[in-house]
Amino acid sequence: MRRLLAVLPLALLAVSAAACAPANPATPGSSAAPSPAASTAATPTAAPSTAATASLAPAGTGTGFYANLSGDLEVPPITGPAMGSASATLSQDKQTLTVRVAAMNTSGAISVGHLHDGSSGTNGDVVKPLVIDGKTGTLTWTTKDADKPLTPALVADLLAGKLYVNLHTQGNQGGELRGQLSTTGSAASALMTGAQEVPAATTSGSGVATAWLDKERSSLTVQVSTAGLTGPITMGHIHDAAAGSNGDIVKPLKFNGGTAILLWSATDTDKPLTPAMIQDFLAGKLYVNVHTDANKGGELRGQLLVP
Ligand SMILES: [Cu+2]
Repeated sequence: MRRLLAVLPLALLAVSAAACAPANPATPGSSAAPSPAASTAATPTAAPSTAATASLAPAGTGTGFYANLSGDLEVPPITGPAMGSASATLSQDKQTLTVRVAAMNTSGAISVGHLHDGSSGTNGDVVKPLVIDGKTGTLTWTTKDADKPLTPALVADLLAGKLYVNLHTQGNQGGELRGQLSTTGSAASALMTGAQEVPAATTSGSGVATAWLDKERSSLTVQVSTAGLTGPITMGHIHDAAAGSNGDIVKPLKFNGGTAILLWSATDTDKPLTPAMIQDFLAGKLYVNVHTDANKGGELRGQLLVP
């Protein structure tokens, strides 16, 4: 919060309106710094104004979902280096589902992305397309949707783990990355880019991060995958600051090659997960970054945004 005030000149980030509200999904383009997607500029968790219960709910209220996307989960499986992350929030009144997706190392551009209705290991019908922008996707899906409304039956399938994210490419038209949405407390996903570093880093590397907070809000699991960096990862961290500014390290990440998995708990003896950190996570103020010798200040950064 205090740091946010220091970056007000970076108006292009347009985070001011979201300072204490649900984070706008950042959709970093292939070259641009993160900017809110125009199509999702409306506060994601705000229910349709026609809903009697519509209100600006605090970030993270509702039910969270996450998925790590992989070719292995396609039916039949796809072999390749692509990885992805998905996170979603179902509003408390079950009127709105907001989704964020990020992908790396795909064989080509993401042609289309969908939510499908099918259990793990089976293929199911498309129930809703995602809005794809480069390597990211977003969706704000409501019960009032004129085309394909979010129905109670679909909400029931979502809660039962029967909806999955599928990203398609020209090379894998049946889908290159898939992940089954699993229920959790709150979840965030991030595309990691050099452009999000402050100042921006020049790199052809990329990464994705998924983070999910359990329903009891006692632990945050963070999974990070990176590739194509200028050299080995020397350090990786979770930092505390909004997009556009640098913040303190709040937890180190231990990398094994390009990947890291962290289980961050309230009972950690070193840097425990505190209520303040949870609030910052829900407000989109935690980010993951990795450092290399060539980019000591950080080569890739990804803002963890709860949709
Ligand atoms: Cu760092």
